[in-house]
Amino acid sequence: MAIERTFSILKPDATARNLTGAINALIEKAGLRIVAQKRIRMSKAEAESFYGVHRERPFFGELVTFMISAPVVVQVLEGENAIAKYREVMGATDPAKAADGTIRKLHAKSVGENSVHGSDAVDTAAKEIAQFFAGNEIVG
Ligand code: 3AN
Repeated sequence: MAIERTFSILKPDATARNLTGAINALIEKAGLRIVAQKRIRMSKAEAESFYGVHRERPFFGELVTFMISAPVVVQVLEGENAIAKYREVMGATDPAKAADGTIRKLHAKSVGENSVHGSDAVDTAAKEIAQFFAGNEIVG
C-alpha cells in the first residue's frame, strides 16, 4: 500500500469545544502521523474557495459562515492509504449514520457541524494541502 498524505480540518465546532487533543488522539491511534498542523482563522474568501465544488448546494452559505465562525486547525496527515483511512476514522458525513468509534460518531453535532474534514481523493488532497501549507511547513 502506498504512503499518502491527506488534508484534514478540525472544524469550528471541534475547536470551540476544546477537542483538538481528543481528535488528534483518534488520528494517531489509527496510525496516521500529523506531519503539519496550524490553528488559523479561515477568511471568507478561503472558505468559499475551499468549498467551491459545493457553491450551488443549498447549504453553501451556511457552510461558509460556519467555517469562519471560530478558529480551525488545518493538518496534513501521512500514512499508508491515508486518504481512505482518514475517511474511515472520520465516519459518515451525518453523525447519526457514522459507525461507532469514529470521530463524527463520538464528537460531531450535526451533518453541518461535523467536526472534521478529510480529502476524498489523491488530486483533491494535493490541491487542499497546497492551499494551506508551504512545502517547508510539512515535516514527515
Ligand atoms: P464529507 O465532508 O463527508 O466529505 P461532503 O463533501 O458531502 O461531505 O460535504 C462537505 C461538507 O458540507 C460537510 N462536511 C458538511 O460540513 C457540509 N454539508 C454536507 N451536507 C450538508 C447538509 N445537508 N447540510 C449542511 N451542511 C452539509
